[in-house]
Amino acid sequence: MTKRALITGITGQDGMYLAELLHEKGYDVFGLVAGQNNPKADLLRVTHPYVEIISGNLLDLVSLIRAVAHAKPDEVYNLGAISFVAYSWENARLTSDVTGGGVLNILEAVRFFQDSSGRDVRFYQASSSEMFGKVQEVPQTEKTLLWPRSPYGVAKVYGHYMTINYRESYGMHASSGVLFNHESPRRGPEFVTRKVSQAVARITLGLQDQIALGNLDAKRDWGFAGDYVEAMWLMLQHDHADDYVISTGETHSIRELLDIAFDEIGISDWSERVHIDPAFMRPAEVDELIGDSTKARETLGWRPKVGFDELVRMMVRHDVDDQSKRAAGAQ
Ligand code: NAP
Ligand code: G4F
Repeated sequence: MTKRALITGITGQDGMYLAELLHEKGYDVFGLVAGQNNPKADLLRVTHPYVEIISGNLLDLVSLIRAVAHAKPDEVYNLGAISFVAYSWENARLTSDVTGGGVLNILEAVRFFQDSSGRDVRFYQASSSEMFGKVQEVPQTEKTLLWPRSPYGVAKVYGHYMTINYRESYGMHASSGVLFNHESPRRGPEFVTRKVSQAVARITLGLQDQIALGNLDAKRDWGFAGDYVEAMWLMLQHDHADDYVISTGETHSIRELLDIAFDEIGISDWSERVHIDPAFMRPAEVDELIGDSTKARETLGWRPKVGFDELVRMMVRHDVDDQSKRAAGAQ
């Protein structure tokens, strides 16, 4: 029997990689898209023509009930969220509703479908290392105390525990992936890795002189999104639902990110190219994240393939090519 999967957040970075992975594995893939004329839906129709788009919004329980009833999924991946941490301070209510309350809505839609159809559905929740916030342990594991430092982080904690609660209350096969930062050439330009790779590309092409950044001392455990969606799928193939940290086990500062990105275009001293703009500082910072993914490695057989240096260079090379094409197109 062909398996069926419903992905919320399909127009995002992870949604696109996951859709490709599931399609390669022979799944029928359904994607929830919000908005009445979302331009990303048009793009998705071109890049991922095999995805059946379903209109719906994580804020609208009825739309989710209809979406799940239409897709009749064996697996639901809840990737939809307001995911930009900085934005969440300015839009705390909306972030809480979508990133937190949306999890409850999709869990309820899945439960309603299971009860009314008698079919079993496996559920994945996109939890985040941002939940560790002011870290209480180094490295962070599935057992580390959560201490979120942003409205986004608080909303993710709510979704995380709601997922665990549905597993324990209703016996749902509901797993939560506590994923550390993961990036790619598809990463949104608001996130620091892509902001840097795009700026560095424009600098080497003579289209920009400098890049404005915030805290250069923060450290993240950065992996490649293509590797991380495989972990999501592996969680739902396991007999038992559980929570898993997904990380590389290495941490790097924004300064190290800049070292590699500028090195890729032949600049060794980037100090004249970067200026600090207080506008990019956060009300509360997550200073250092580093994950211990031993459980996922031992239980699921998962491991990351792309390292930090390769990831950053891949993104810069992609953006040099992309920005060159844009510049040529503008002439
Ligand atoms: P992303 O690129 O920002 O994608 C977010 C997706 O959510 C988009 O498709 C967006 O749709 C959708 N969305 C937003 N509001 C929605 C709503 N009200 N109803 C339905 N869909 C909505 O994020 P990502 O990097 O792919 O991350 C995927 C998930 O993993 C997110 O939940 C994120 O919080 C979580 N996560 C990410 C990382 C990471 O490092 N990337 C790490 C840990 C956890 P439109 O843009 O079309 O509106
Ligand atoms: O790239 P970022 O915006 O990612 P952040 O805040 O770690 O969040 C990402 O990863 C989380 C997993 O831990 C996800 F849950 C979340 O959805 C998202 O995908 O910022 C990374 C670091 C921060 O410390 C930030 O202060 O980079 C620092 N930074 C310094 N200058 C900057 C900038 N971040 C951004 N976005 N822009 C800057 O100019």
